[in-house]
Amino acid sequence: MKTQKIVREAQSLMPGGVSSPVRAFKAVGGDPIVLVKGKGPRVWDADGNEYIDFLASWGPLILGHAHPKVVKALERELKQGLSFGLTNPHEITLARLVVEMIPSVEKVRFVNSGTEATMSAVRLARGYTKRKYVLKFEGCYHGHYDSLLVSAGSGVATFGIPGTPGIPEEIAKLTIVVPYNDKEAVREAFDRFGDEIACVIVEPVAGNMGVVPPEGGFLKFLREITEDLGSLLIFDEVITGFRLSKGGAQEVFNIEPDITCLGKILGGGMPVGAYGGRKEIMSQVAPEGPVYQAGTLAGNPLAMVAGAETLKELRDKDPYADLDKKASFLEESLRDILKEKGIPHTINRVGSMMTVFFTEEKVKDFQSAKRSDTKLFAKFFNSLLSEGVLIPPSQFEAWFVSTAHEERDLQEAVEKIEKAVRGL
Ligand code: KE4
Repeated sequence: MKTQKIVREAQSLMPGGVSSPVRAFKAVGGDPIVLVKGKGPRVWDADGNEYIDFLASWGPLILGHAHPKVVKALERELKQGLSFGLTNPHEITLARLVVEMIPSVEKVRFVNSGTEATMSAVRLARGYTKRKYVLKFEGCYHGHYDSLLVSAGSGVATFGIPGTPGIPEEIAKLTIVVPYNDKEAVREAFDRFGDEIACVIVEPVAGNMGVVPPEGGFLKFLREITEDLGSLLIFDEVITGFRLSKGGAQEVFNIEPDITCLGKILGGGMPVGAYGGRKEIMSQVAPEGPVYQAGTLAGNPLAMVAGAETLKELRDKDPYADLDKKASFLEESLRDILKEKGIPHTINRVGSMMTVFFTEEKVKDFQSAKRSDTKLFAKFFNSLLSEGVLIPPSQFEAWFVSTAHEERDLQEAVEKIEKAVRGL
Protein backbone atom coordinates (compact mmCIF):
# COMPACT_ATOMS: atom_id res chain seq x y z
CA MET A 1 0.00 0.00 0.00
CA LYS A 2 1.64 3.22 -1.18
CA THR A 3 -0.31 5.22 1.40
CA GLN A 4 1.08 3.31 4.38
CA LYS A 5 4.63 3.69 3.09
CA ILE A 6 4.16 7.44 2.61
CA VAL A 7 2.58 7.83 6.06
CA ARG A 8 5.40 5.94 7.77
CA GLU A 9 8.04 8.06 6.04
CA ALA A 10 6.09 11.22 6.86
CA GLN A 11 5.98 10.19 10.51
CA SER A 12 9.76 9.82 10.53
CA LEU A 13 10.25 13.34 9.16
CA MET A 14 7.39 15.52 10.51
CA PRO A 15 5.65 15.68 13.91
CA GLY A 16 2.73 13.23 13.67
CA GLY A 17 3.59 12.86 9.98
CA VAL A 18 1.49 15.92 9.13
CA SER A 19 1.69 19.64 8.43
CA SER A 20 -1.43 20.28 10.52
CA PRO A 21 -2.65 18.09 13.44
CA VAL A 22 -6.19 17.29 12.28
CA ARG A 23 -4.77 15.54 9.18
CA ALA A 24 -3.42 12.71 11.39
CA PHE A 25 -6.97 11.35 11.82
CA LYS A 26 -6.50 11.07 15.62
CA ALA A 27 -10.16 12.03 16.17
CA VAL A 28 -11.44 9.24 13.91
CA GLY A 29 -8.74 6.56 14.29
CA GLY A 30 -7.05 4.52 11.60
CA ASP A 31 -4.34 5.57 9.19
CA PRO A 32 -4.78 8.92 7.45
CA ILE A 33 -5.14 8.93 3.68
CA VAL A 34 -2.72 10.78 1.43
CA LEU A 35 -4.26 12.77 -1.41
CA VAL A 36 -2.43 13.20 -4.70
CA LYS A 37 -5.04 14.66 -7.08
CA GLY A 38 -8.28 16.64 -7.14
CA LYS A 39 -10.62 17.49 -10.02
CA GLY A 40 -14.00 19.15 -9.56
CA PRO A 41 -15.83 17.45 -6.65
CA ARG A 42 -13.47 14.48 -6.42
CA VAL A 43 -10.07 13.61 -4.99
CA TRP A 44 -7.80 10.58 -5.37
CA ASP A 45 -5.47 9.06 -2.79
CA ALA A 46 -1.98 7.61 -3.25
CA ASP A 47 -3.46 4.18 -3.94
CA GLY A 48 -5.79 5.46 -6.64
CA ASN A 49 -8.97 5.34 -4.53
CA GLU A 50 -11.51 7.99 -5.55
CA TYR A 51 -13.61 10.02 -3.11
CA ILE A 52 -16.47 12.47 -3.52
CA ASP A 53 -15.02 15.36 -1.52
CA PHE A 54 -16.91 17.40 1.12
CA LEU A 55 -13.70 18.43 2.94
CA ALA A 56 -12.78 20.91 0.18
CA SER A 57 -9.37 21.47 1.80
CA TRP A 58 -11.25 22.81 4.93
CA GLY A 59 -13.23 25.32 2.89
CA PRO A 60 -11.15 27.10 0.21
CA LEU A 61 -12.35 25.04 -2.77
CA ILE A 62 -15.85 26.46 -3.22
CA LEU A 63 -15.31 26.07 -7.00
CA GLY A 64 -14.08 22.48 -6.63
CA HIS A 65 -10.56 21.18 -7.28
CA ALA A 66 -8.38 22.56 -10.13
CA HIS A 67 -11.02 24.89 -11.56
CA PRO A 68 -9.96 25.51 -15.21
CA LYS A 69 -10.05 29.32 -14.88
CA VAL A 70 -7.87 29.25 -11.74
CA VAL A 71 -5.40 26.77 -13.26
CA LYS A 72 -5.13 28.75 -16.50
CA ALA A 73 -4.52 32.00 -14.65
CA LEU A 74 -1.81 30.36 -12.52
CA GLU A 75 -0.12 28.82 -15.59
CA ARG A 76 -0.05 32.25 -17.24
CA GLU A 77 1.33 34.03 -14.17
CA LEU A 78 3.85 31.31 -13.33
CA LYS A 79 5.93 32.20 -16.40
CA GLN A 80 6.29 35.76 -15.06
CA GLY A 81 8.08 34.58 -11.94
CA LEU A 82 6.94 33.44 -8.48
CA SER A 83 7.65 36.26 -6.05
CA PHE A 84 9.12 39.76 -6.10
CA GLY A 85 8.96 41.07 -2.56
CA LEU A 86 7.70 44.41 -3.90
CA THR A 87 4.16 45.42 -4.87
CA ASN A 88 2.72 43.64 -7.90
CA PRO A 89 -0.48 44.62 -9.83
CA HIS A 90 -2.33 41.43 -8.80
CA GLU A 91 -2.46 42.60 -5.18
CA ILE A 92 -4.46 45.61 -6.29
CA THR A 93 -6.80 43.44 -8.38
CA LEU A 94 -7.58 41.21 -5.40
CA ALA A 95 -7.78 44.17 -2.98
CA ARG A 96 -10.33 45.85 -5.24
CA LEU A 97 -12.43 42.66 -5.34
CA VAL A 98 -12.38 42.36 -1.52
CA VAL A 99 -13.36 46.02 -1.05
CA GLU A 100 -16.11 45.63 -3.67
CA MET A 101 -17.53 42.41 -2.20
CA ILE A 102 -17.16 42.71 1.60
CA PRO A 103 -19.52 45.48 2.80
CA SER A 104 -17.51 46.72 5.82
CA VAL A 105 -14.07 46.70 4.17
CA GLU A 106 -12.67 49.95 2.77
CA LYS A 107 -8.98 48.96 3.05
CA VAL A 108 -7.39 45.50 3.29
CA ARG A 109 -3.98 44.03 4.18
CA PHE A 110 -2.96 40.62 2.78
CA VAL A 111 -1.15 38.03 4.89
CA ASN A 112 -0.45 34.32 4.31
CA SER A 113 -2.99 32.53 6.53
CA GLY A 114 -6.13 32.93 8.56
CA THR A 115 -4.04 32.82 11.73
CA GLU A 116 -1.98 35.79 10.59
CA ALA A 117 -5.20 37.61 9.76
CA THR A 118 -6.78 37.16 13.21
CA MET A 119 -3.49 37.73 15.04
CA SER A 120 -3.00 41.01 13.18
CA ALA A 121 -6.62 42.06 13.68
CA VAL A 122 -6.35 41.60 17.46
CA ARG A 123 -3.08 43.57 17.55
CA LEU A 124 -4.73 46.33 15.49
CA ALA A 125 -7.75 46.41 17.83
CA ARG A 126 -5.48 46.65 20.87
CA GLY A 127 -3.41 49.37 19.21
CA TYR A 128 -6.44 51.31 18.04
CA THR A 129 -8.38 51.18 21.37
CA LYS A 130 -5.29 51.18 23.62
CA ARG A 131 -7.02 48.42 25.60
CA LYS A 132 -5.68 44.95 26.37
CA TYR A 133 -8.50 42.39 26.90
CA VAL A 134 -9.89 40.22 24.10
CA LEU A 135 -13.27 38.49 24.36
CA LYS A 136 -13.75 35.25 22.38
CA PHE A 137 -16.24 32.39 22.39
CA GLU A 138 -15.75 28.83 23.56
CA GLY A 139 -15.53 26.49 20.57
CA CYS A 140 -14.63 29.23 18.11
CA TYR A 141 -11.21 28.68 16.54
CA HIS A 142 -9.31 31.61 15.11
CA GLY A 143 -5.97 29.96 14.28
CA HIS A 144 -3.05 29.23 16.60
CA TYR A 145 -2.20 32.75 17.87
CA ASP A 146 -1.35 32.70 21.62
CA SER A 147 -4.06 35.15 22.67
CA LEU A 148 -6.69 33.12 20.80
CA LEU A 149 -5.58 29.59 21.74
CA VAL A 150 -7.16 30.10 25.15
CA SER A 151 -9.77 27.96 26.90
CA ALA A 152 -12.57 29.11 29.14
CA GLY A 153 -11.52 29.70 32.73
CA SER A 154 -13.53 28.42 35.69
CA GLY A 155 -16.89 30.15 35.90
CA VAL A 156 -18.38 32.34 33.24
CA ALA A 157 -16.71 35.51 31.91
CA THR A 158 -13.48 34.94 33.76
CA PHE A 159 -9.84 35.09 32.68
CA GLY A 160 -8.83 32.49 30.08
CA ILE A 161 -6.41 29.64 30.68
CA PRO A 162 -3.73 28.49 28.20
CA GLY A 163 -5.27 26.22 25.55
CA THR A 164 -1.91 24.50 25.04
CA PRO A 165 1.50 24.29 26.74
CA GLY A 166 3.74 27.12 25.60
CA ILE A 167 1.31 29.93 26.30
CA PRO A 168 2.18 31.86 29.49
CA GLU A 169 -0.82 32.33 31.76
CA GLU A 170 -0.08 36.05 31.78
CA ILE A 171 -1.04 36.08 28.08
CA ALA A 172 -4.05 33.76 28.49
CA LYS A 173 -5.36 35.96 31.31
CA LEU A 174 -5.86 38.78 28.83
CA THR A 175 -8.48 36.74 26.98
CA ILE A 176 -11.99 36.28 28.33
CA VAL A 177 -13.84 33.20 27.02
CA VAL A 178 -17.65 32.89 27.15
CA PRO A 179 -20.16 30.47 25.61
CA TYR A 180 -21.32 31.13 22.00
CA ASN A 181 -24.87 32.48 21.70
CA ASP A 182 -24.81 33.50 25.39
CA LYS A 183 -25.73 37.20 25.58
CA GLU A 184 -25.88 37.17 29.40
CA ALA A 185 -22.29 35.96 29.65
CA VAL A 186 -21.17 38.68 27.25
CA ARG A 187 -23.02 41.29 29.27
CA GLU A 188 -21.37 39.98 32.46
CA ALA A 189 -17.92 40.17 30.84
CA PHE A 190 -18.51 43.77 29.83
CA ASP A 191 -19.84 44.57 33.33
CA ARG A 192 -16.55 43.27 34.73
CA PHE A 193 -14.03 44.41 32.11
CA GLY A 194 -16.05 46.85 29.95
CA ASP A 195 -13.73 49.72 29.29
CA GLU A 196 -10.67 47.45 29.10
CA ILE A 197 -11.97 45.15 26.34
CA ALA A 198 -10.19 45.98 23.06
CA CYS A 199 -12.26 43.66 20.91
CA VAL A 200 -14.76 40.88 20.63
CA ILE A 201 -13.75 38.29 18.00
CA VAL A 202 -16.40 35.89 16.74
CA GLU A 203 -17.05 33.41 13.96
CA PRO A 204 -20.36 34.94 12.73
CA VAL A 205 -21.43 31.40 11.87
CA ALA A 206 -19.27 29.01 13.87
CA GLY A 207 -17.58 26.27 11.85
CA ASN A 208 -15.05 24.97 14.37
CA MET A 209 -17.38 23.30 16.85
CA GLY A 210 -19.15 21.90 13.87
CA VAL A 211 -21.57 24.36 12.24
CA VAL A 212 -23.39 26.43 14.89
CA PRO A 213 -25.41 29.43 13.66
CA PRO A 214 -25.89 32.62 15.70
CA GLU A 215 -29.27 32.70 17.46
CA GLY A 216 -31.80 35.33 18.46
CA GLY A 217 -30.01 38.41 17.30
CA PHE A 218 -26.69 37.36 18.80
CA LEU A 219 -24.62 39.22 16.21
CA LYS A 220 -26.77 42.37 16.44
CA PHE A 221 -26.33 42.22 20.23
CA LEU A 222 -22.52 42.00 19.85
CA ARG A 223 -22.55 44.91 17.40
CA GLU A 224 -24.53 47.08 19.83
CA ILE A 225 -22.66 46.28 23.04
CA THR A 226 -19.23 46.78 21.41
CA GLU A 227 -20.42 50.06 19.85
CA ASP A 228 -21.76 51.27 23.20
CA LEU A 229 -18.61 50.40 25.15
CA GLY A 230 -15.93 51.40 22.63
CA SER A 231 -14.63 47.90 21.81
CA LEU A 232 -14.06 46.78 18.23
CA LEU A 233 -16.11 43.92 16.76
CA ILE A 234 -13.98 41.50 14.73
CA PHE A 235 -15.76 39.04 12.42
CA ASP A 236 -13.55 36.06 11.74
CA GLU A 237 -14.87 35.25 8.26
CA VAL A 238 -12.02 32.92 7.33
CA ILE A 239 -14.63 30.22 6.69
CA THR A 240 -17.79 32.27 6.03
CA GLY A 241 -16.16 34.93 3.82
CA PHE A 242 -17.31 34.36 0.21
CA ARG A 243 -18.80 31.04 1.46
CA LEU A 244 -22.24 32.21 2.65
CA SER A 245 -22.60 34.99 0.07
CA LYS A 246 -20.43 37.27 -2.03
CA GLY A 247 -20.20 39.46 1.06
CA GLY A 248 -19.87 36.66 3.59
CA ALA A 249 -21.86 36.37 6.82
CA GLN A 250 -21.91 40.13 7.35
CA GLU A 251 -23.93 40.51 4.15
CA VAL A 252 -26.30 37.65 5.07
CA PHE A 253 -26.93 38.98 8.59
CA ASN A 254 -26.60 42.67 7.64
CA ILE A 255 -24.12 43.47 10.44
CA GLU A 256 -21.04 45.62 9.82
CA PRO A 257 -18.07 44.57 12.01
CA ASP A 258 -15.14 46.94 12.58
CA ILE A 259 -12.54 44.45 11.29
CA THR A 260 -13.08 41.41 9.05
CA CYS A 261 -10.61 38.51 8.87
CA LEU A 262 -10.51 36.49 5.65
CA GLY A 263 -8.70 33.41 4.34
CA LYS A 264 -9.46 30.05 2.67
CA ILE A 265 -11.68 30.93 -0.34
CA LEU A 266 -9.84 34.29 -0.61
CA GLY A 267 -6.81 32.38 -1.95
CA GLY A 268 -8.77 29.86 -4.03
CA GLY A 269 -6.54 27.09 -2.66
CA MET A 270 -3.32 29.14 -2.43
CA PRO A 271 -2.09 30.44 0.97
CA VAL A 272 -3.77 33.82 1.50
CA GLY A 273 -5.24 35.57 4.55
CA ALA A 274 -6.35 39.17 4.97
CA TYR A 275 -7.78 41.63 7.46
CA GLY A 276 -9.65 44.77 6.56
CA GLY A 277 -12.08 47.42 7.72
CA ARG A 278 -12.91 51.11 7.66
CA LYS A 279 -10.12 53.45 6.45
CA GLU A 280 -10.11 55.13 9.84
CA ILE A 281 -9.08 51.85 11.51
CA MET A 282 -6.86 50.41 8.76
CA SER A 283 -4.90 53.67 8.56
CA GLN A 284 -3.39 52.61 11.90
CA VAL A 285 -1.54 49.73 10.18
CA ALA A 286 2.17 50.24 9.32
CA PRO A 287 3.57 51.97 7.36
CA GLU A 288 0.55 54.34 7.28
CA GLY A 289 0.15 54.04 11.04
CA PRO A 290 2.07 52.70 14.05
CA VAL A 291 0.65 49.15 14.37
CA TYR A 292 3.32 46.88 12.93
CA GLN A 293 2.68 43.77 10.79
CA ALA A 294 4.67 42.40 7.84
CA GLY A 295 5.28 39.31 5.69
CA THR A 296 7.80 38.19 3.04
CA LEU A 297 5.28 36.40 0.83
CA ALA A 298 2.27 38.57 1.60
CA GLY A 299 0.62 39.59 -1.69
CA ASN A 300 2.41 36.80 -3.55
CA PRO A 301 1.44 37.18 -7.23
CA LEU A 302 0.46 33.53 -7.78
CA ALA A 303 -1.70 33.51 -4.65
CA MET A 304 -3.29 36.83 -5.64
CA VAL A 305 -4.11 35.52 -9.12
CA ALA A 306 -5.70 32.32 -7.79
CA GLY A 307 -7.77 34.35 -5.34
CA ALA A 308 -8.82 36.92 -7.91
CA GLU A 309 -9.99 34.28 -10.41
CA THR A 310 -11.99 32.61 -7.63
CA LEU A 311 -13.66 35.79 -6.40
CA LYS A 312 -14.43 36.98 -9.94
CA GLU A 313 -16.17 33.67 -10.63
CA LEU A 314 -18.22 34.00 -7.42
CA ARG A 315 -19.04 37.68 -8.06
CA ASP A 316 -20.09 37.11 -11.68
CA LYS A 317 -21.88 33.75 -11.35
CA ASP A 318 -23.43 34.35 -7.87
CA PRO A 319 -23.84 30.59 -7.22
CA TYR A 320 -25.18 30.93 -3.68
CA ALA A 321 -28.84 30.03 -4.23
CA ASP A 322 -27.75 26.96 -6.20
CA LEU A 323 -25.19 25.99 -3.53
CA ASP A 324 -27.91 26.29 -0.89
CA LYS A 325 -30.23 24.03 -2.93
CA LYS A 326 -27.53 21.40 -3.39
CA ALA A 327 -26.58 21.44 0.30
CA SER A 328 -30.26 21.24 1.27
CA PHE A 329 -30.62 18.08 -0.86
CA LEU A 330 -27.61 16.56 0.90
CA GLU A 331 -28.95 17.58 4.33
CA GLU A 332 -32.46 16.20 3.73
CA SER A 333 -31.14 12.96 2.22
CA LEU A 334 -28.78 12.44 5.18
CA ARG A 335 -31.61 13.17 7.61
CA ASP A 336 -33.86 10.59 5.91
CA ILE A 337 -31.12 7.94 5.94
CA LEU A 338 -30.32 8.42 9.64
CA LYS A 339 -34.01 8.54 10.59
CA GLU A 340 -34.63 5.34 8.65
CA LYS A 341 -31.83 3.68 10.60
CA GLY A 342 -33.11 5.12 13.91
CA ILE A 343 -29.86 6.94 14.68
CA PRO A 344 -30.33 10.04 16.93
CA HIS A 345 -28.81 13.05 15.17
CA THR A 346 -29.14 16.73 14.52
CA ILE A 347 -27.89 18.57 11.44
CA ASN A 348 -26.87 22.25 11.50
CA ARG A 349 -26.59 23.85 8.08
CA VAL A 350 -26.06 27.42 6.86
CA GLY A 351 -25.84 27.68 3.08
CA SER A 352 -23.22 25.27 1.73
CA MET A 353 -21.60 24.47 5.11
CA MET A 354 -23.11 21.83 7.38
CA THR A 355 -22.40 19.36 10.18
CA VAL A 356 -24.21 16.23 11.40
CA PHE A 357 -23.99 15.70 15.17
CA PHE A 358 -24.96 12.36 16.70
CA THR A 359 -27.09 13.77 19.47
CA GLU A 360 -30.81 14.42 19.83
CA GLU A 361 -30.40 17.80 21.51
CA LYS A 362 -30.12 21.09 19.66
CA VAL A 363 -26.45 22.07 19.17
CA LYS A 364 -26.16 25.79 19.92
CA ASP A 365 -22.73 26.04 21.57
CA PHE A 366 -19.58 24.05 22.29
CA GLN A 367 -20.91 22.28 25.40
CA SER A 368 -23.92 20.90 23.51
CA ALA A 369 -21.70 19.99 20.54
CA LYS A 370 -19.37 18.08 22.87
CA ARG A 371 -22.27 15.98 24.17
CA SER A 372 -22.66 14.34 20.75
CA ASP A 373 -21.49 10.76 20.24
CA THR A 374 -18.00 11.26 18.80
CA LYS A 375 -17.30 7.52 18.83
CA LEU A 376 -20.23 6.97 16.49
CA PHE A 377 -18.98 9.88 14.40
CA ALA A 378 -15.60 8.12 14.03
CA LYS A 379 -17.33 4.94 12.84
CA PHE A 380 -19.50 7.00 10.46
CA PHE A 381 -16.43 8.79 9.07
CA ASN A 382 -14.54 5.55 8.38
CA SER A 383 -17.59 3.86 6.92
CA LEU A 384 -18.08 6.78 4.54
CA LEU A 385 -14.39 6.72 3.64
CA SER A 386 -14.51 3.07 2.69
CA GLU A 387 -17.54 3.80 0.49
CA GLY A 388 -15.65 6.63 -1.25
CA VAL A 389 -17.02 9.73 0.48
CA LEU A 390 -14.60 12.13 2.22
CA ILE A 391 -15.90 14.37 5.01
CA PRO A 392 -13.75 16.24 7.60
CA PRO A 393 -11.97 13.75 9.96
CA SER A 394 -13.44 15.43 13.04
CA GLN A 395 -16.91 15.89 14.54
CA PHE A 396 -16.18 19.56 15.16
CA GLU A 397 -15.75 20.68 11.56
CA ALA A 398 -17.96 21.59 8.59
CA TRP A 399 -18.78 19.72 5.42
CA PHE A 400 -18.62 21.93 2.31
CA VAL A 401 -20.57 21.68 -0.96
CA SER A 402 -18.91 23.26 -4.02
CA THR A 403 -20.18 24.54 -7.37
CA ALA A 404 -18.44 21.48 -8.87
CA HIS A 405 -20.82 19.06 -7.08
CA GLU A 406 -23.39 18.31 -9.80
CA GLU A 407 -26.71 16.62 -9.02
CA ARG A 408 -25.31 13.27 -10.15
CA ASP A 409 -22.36 13.61 -7.75
CA LEU A 410 -24.70 14.37 -4.86
CA GLN A 411 -27.00 11.49 -5.82
CA GLU A 412 -24.00 9.14 -5.92
CA ALA A 413 -22.81 10.50 -2.56
CA VAL A 414 -26.24 9.89 -1.01
CA GLU A 415 -26.24 6.30 -2.26
CA LYS A 416 -22.79 5.77 -0.77
CA ILE A 417 -23.85 7.39 2.53
CA GLU A 418 -26.90 5.14 2.63
CA LYS A 419 -24.65 2.08 2.21
CA ALA A 420 -22.19 3.36 4.84
CA VAL A 421 -24.95 3.97 7.41
CA ARG A 422 -26.38 0.50 6.80
CA GLY A 423 -23.02 -0.84 8.00
CA LEU A 424 -22.99 1.16 11.27
P1 KE4 B 1 -5.28 29.10 8.99
O1 KE4 B 1 -4.17 29.73 9.77
O2 KE4 B 1 -5.40 27.61 9.22
O3 KE4 B 1 -5.25 29.49 7.50
O4 KE4 B 1 -6.67 29.78 9.49
C1 KE4 B 1 -6.98 29.71 10.86
C2 KE4 B 1 -8.48 29.85 11.02
C3 KE4 B 1 -9.00 31.07 11.40
N1 KE4 B 1 -10.33 31.25 11.54
C4 KE4 B 1 -11.20 30.24 11.29
C5 KE4 B 1 -12.67 30.49 11.46
C6 KE4 B 1 -10.71 28.97 10.88
O5 KE4 B 1 -11.59 27.96 10.63
C7 KE4 B 1 -9.34 28.77 10.73
C8 KE4 B 1 -8.75 27.43 10.32
N2 KE4 B 1 -9.68 26.36 10.14
C9 KE4 B 1 -9.15 25.03 10.38
C10 KE4 B 1 -10.29 24.00 10.30
N3 KE4 B 1 -11.59 24.53 10.50
C11 KE4 B 1 -8.06 24.71 9.42
C12 KE4 B 1 -7.68 23.26 9.33
C13 KE4 B 1 -6.43 22.96 10.08
O6 KE4 B 1 -6.22 23.54 11.18
O7 KE4 B 1 -5.66 22.15 9.55
